[in-house]
Amino acid sequence: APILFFDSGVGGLSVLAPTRELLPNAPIIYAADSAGFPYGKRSEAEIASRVPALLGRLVERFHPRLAVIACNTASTIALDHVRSALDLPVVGTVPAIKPAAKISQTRVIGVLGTEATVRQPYVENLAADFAADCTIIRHGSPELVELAEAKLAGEEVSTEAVRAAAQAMFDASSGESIDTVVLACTHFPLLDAELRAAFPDVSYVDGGPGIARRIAQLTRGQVWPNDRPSGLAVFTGAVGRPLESALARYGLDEVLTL
Ligand code: DGN
Repeated sequence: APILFFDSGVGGLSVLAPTRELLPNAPIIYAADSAGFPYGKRSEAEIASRVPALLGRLVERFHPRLAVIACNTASTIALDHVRSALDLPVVGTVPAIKPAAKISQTRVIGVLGTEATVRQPYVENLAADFAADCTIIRHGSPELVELAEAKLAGEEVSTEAVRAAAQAMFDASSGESIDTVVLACTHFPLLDAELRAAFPDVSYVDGGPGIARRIAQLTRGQVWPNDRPSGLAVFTGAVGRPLESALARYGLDEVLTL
């Protein structure tokens, strides 16, 4: 049985990549709700009903062993709904505020996500539980999500565009400055090089590798039937050709529209 990854778009590839490194032979279904994209602009109610319904269809069709909601927006809003609707283990993706609090020296942490994610009480609770002595500056950036999608579709993304999309977060801290940035949207690690070029003096925290370890732990003992990687991408909307070739680089060599 495959591992099912789910995101609104290509962001979940940043969780898939480290998982592939740990479990190279695991069959993968990568599902993108491209018809519903972008989630950052949708209401909580829409996400809370759309995500479990779609995952339900995917589970019925592909019978995965495990589902990974590789999207912070969907996880911070709909994880409980998904867990109660589905009868299989579900791994969510939530902002890595805890590891960020472990390394921040200035005690000022930036949380960079979608507009929907940064306003969630879930994020507030993580901050209160794990970073109570830190100042947390939240910034929702739909522009960065679009830039990550554009990059995967083969377009040139400039450092200036990335800087313009996140500069306001750095400007918002008065006094001590942000030294640690949580990549609280799975699209953003796809812009790792551009973010480092735009803002070189901070540390970035990506939850992807930790999620990959969790997936490996939950599937320990599983003997994968394949002796070579296999991957299928499932989109709810159209997929452009340049994107198809990017998907192939992630081992998703077959693409279908749901
Ligand atoms: N990649 C998603 C996340 O981690 O929040 C959301 C992207 C989007 O749909 N705007």
